[in-house]
Amino acid sequence: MAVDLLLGLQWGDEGKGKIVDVLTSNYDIIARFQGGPNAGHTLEFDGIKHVLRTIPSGIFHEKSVNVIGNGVVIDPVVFVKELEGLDQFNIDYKSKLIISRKAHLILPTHRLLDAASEASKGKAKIGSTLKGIGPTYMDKTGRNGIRVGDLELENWKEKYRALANKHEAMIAFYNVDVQYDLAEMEVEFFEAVERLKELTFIDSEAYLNDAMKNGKTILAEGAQGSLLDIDFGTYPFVTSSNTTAAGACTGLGVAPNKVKDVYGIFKAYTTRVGSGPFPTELFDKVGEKMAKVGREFGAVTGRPRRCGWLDLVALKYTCQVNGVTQLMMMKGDVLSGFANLKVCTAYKYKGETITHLPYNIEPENVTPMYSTFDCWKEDLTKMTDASQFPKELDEYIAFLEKELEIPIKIVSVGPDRTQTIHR
Ligand code: 2SA
Ligand code: MG
Repeated sequence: MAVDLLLGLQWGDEGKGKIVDVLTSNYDIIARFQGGPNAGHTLEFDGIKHVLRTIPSGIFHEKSVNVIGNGVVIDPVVFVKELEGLDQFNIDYKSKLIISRKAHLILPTHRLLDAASEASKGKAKIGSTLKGIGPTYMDKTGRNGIRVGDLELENWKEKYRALANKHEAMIAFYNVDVQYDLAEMEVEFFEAVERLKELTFIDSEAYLNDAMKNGKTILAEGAQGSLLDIDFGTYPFVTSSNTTAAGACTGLGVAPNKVKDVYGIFKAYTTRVGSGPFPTELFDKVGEKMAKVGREFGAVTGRPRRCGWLDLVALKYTCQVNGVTQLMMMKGDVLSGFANLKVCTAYKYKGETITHLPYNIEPENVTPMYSTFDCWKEDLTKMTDASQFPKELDEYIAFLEKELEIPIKIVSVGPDRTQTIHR
């Protein structure tokens, strides 16, 4: 059997959590392959709203096993809080949640380094979620990191101490105002590590490949979005992992020829949190309306998201880089009743019209060129079948399918599990 991937095609917050939740019943295993507690996957069902960070979205389904892969970075402190949040749901996570020994740990000092690095950048800051993501991946690629498997060794605390001491020296080097009490943070950290150790650690690449051999199906759940990819995103305003399809191979240990479907999720418009270029961003009442109606606030930090029109130049690029086979459009319901809709179909770049994403999309380099559409007026949130769609929505979908040359198989018309229309 194969592995299917589910990825965000924009700057994150496309609604991946909801779609994984909808698709989970089709899969035996749900696996996270990159990122960490910087993700916030919001699920809504039975009148309950829940945000997951490191734990895969399959945790709410009875049957599925949830794997945290080697490409993920885990903060034991955040992770334990997440487990405690699950207590109210009576989930037997000890049998349903397994963690790769090769996943790296976010230490308290990684969080401090994230803050110090951001403070040192001033206006040029990345707008990181301050969860320690960048510094942890730096230690991973710098070959200094501490992995989940190290916790099974007697002397891991020595390794920890050496690394934390080095981090403290680095924090001092930044020479910025970051106040902290490391001793206090460490009490919380070591307690959380003990809780983490109650879970099952595995060699997840072996586990997943054996599972496929035995006919099990796997869904790999991406976090953040393709435009935040460390290689293909809007560098340096990106996260520190590969959020694109290739990241699932390196973050889980599954070979490219085992990947079957690639589900690409996008919003009917675009949002971004944090800094960095965003060509179709709106600074007017229309953008404010998207933010308000769409409840566009970060699930982890509560930060307001920047909003703008759909950018087809960027979307074509991410479909290509990921090899998307099926598209899922989210939040079309938010646009109901807008005077009209715009879609960016090309950029004016150095006096020329281009339709590919150039190296630099800073506002001084690109001006988006738009096609304008009539917008649907009807409330979509109660619709249960694509045959009920207003003609303007059908036209919008048909236009996007023609441009992207990929079918839109799911249209979401609201946050709840049930507000999901298959085409
Ligand atoms: P980091 O913390 O080092 O990964 O931040 C680097 C950039 O990546 C962006 N980023 C995100 N963008 C959207 N959603 C994210 N997750 C949370 C959510 C966000 C929140 O799902 O709602 O609650 O604020 C996410 N995580 C990282 C980040 O804004 C930086 O631009
Ligand atoms: Mg999110």
